[in-house]
Amino acid sequence: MEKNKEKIIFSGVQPSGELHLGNYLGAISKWVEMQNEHKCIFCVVDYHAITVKQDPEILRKKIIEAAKIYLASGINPEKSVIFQQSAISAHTELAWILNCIARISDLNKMTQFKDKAGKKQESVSVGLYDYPILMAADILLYNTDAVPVGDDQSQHVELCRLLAKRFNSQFGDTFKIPELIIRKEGARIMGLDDPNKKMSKSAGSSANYIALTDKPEAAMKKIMKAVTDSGKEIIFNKEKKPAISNLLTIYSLLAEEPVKELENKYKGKGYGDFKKDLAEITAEFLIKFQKKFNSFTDEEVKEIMDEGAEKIKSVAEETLRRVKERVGVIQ
Ligand code: ATP
Ligand code: LTN
Repeated sequence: MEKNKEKIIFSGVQPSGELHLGNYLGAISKWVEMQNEHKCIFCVVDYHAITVKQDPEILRKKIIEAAKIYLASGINPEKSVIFQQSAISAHTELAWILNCIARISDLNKMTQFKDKAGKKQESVSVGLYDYPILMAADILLYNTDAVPVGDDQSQHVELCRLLAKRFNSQFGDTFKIPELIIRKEGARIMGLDDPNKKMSKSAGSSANYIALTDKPEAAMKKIMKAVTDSGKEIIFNKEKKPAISNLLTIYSLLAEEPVKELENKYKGKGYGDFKKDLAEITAEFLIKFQKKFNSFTDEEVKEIMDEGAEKIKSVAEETLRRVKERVGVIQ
């Protein structure tokens, strides 16, 4: 991406499950960095969440909670737009049109669907299969230049680029082709109970992740219980020491200390000392984070999201109008 030039940035998180340190370090903290230089739009993607069964009352709460997490992370509604996906119907309308551009073979390549559906491919919802198309619509509606996401979403952003190019070549130049932004460190935070799988809100056990709403003491316990590797040195080596490398990444990002310095700091010390310090750093982070999280009322957050949608609705509608014209459904 060309440096020092204001770009349009779009990203989102699903309001389902418990948002965790992986979401924060891999995606949301990067958004915070970008909002000073770029025009940022951050969406609570509620229509993505309903691709799997949700309890309506819980979903309502999770939508507010996700927006509070954006705010507590440092997203400033004076600088960036925060809004709820379903508030702007152009998302689902454009998704339909893109459905007619996408091929079954495009979607059959999506590894996240294969992972999520597992052996139940025939019984999961059509929405879960189709979700990357809705994600492409989210991005393309706002003339997005770049999409900051965690590593697991890169294939979906690639699909978005492919669909935009295909549409443009079929109907004439319509969409801007967005770039993918993946941070160098932290793009794939691994599970605390299994360093070979990513930290995930849909993991079987809550020992897998540190939720941003976990009680600090509970989070400390999870760190102390986190799986470690054989040997006892604190060194970064993803192949040989996946667990310690993951903990070093988390430590480095939370404390803003380079991994190299941490390796020096813990030379000659054991896993126990290292984990105790990381547990404390994590608890300090959570205390500060949760204080900010709790400072917003539900009403305030709803208002911020409504205002956000009001601000950008016309951009989405204009893109959709252009697309409908190109496709030939309006005169
Ligand atoms: P699930 O695990 O149920 O698939 P999720 O935890 O991946 O959910 P999403 O809402 O799908 O949550 O992801 C939100 C953002 O967080 C995305 O940009 C995603 O790439 C990023 N992200 C998710 N998990 C991690 C992780 N373990 N490390 C780094 N980034 C992550
Ligand atoms: N699929 C993404 C969430 C998402 C998204 C988007 C991210 C939906 N629409 C548009 C970036 C841009 C996920 O993290 N599961």
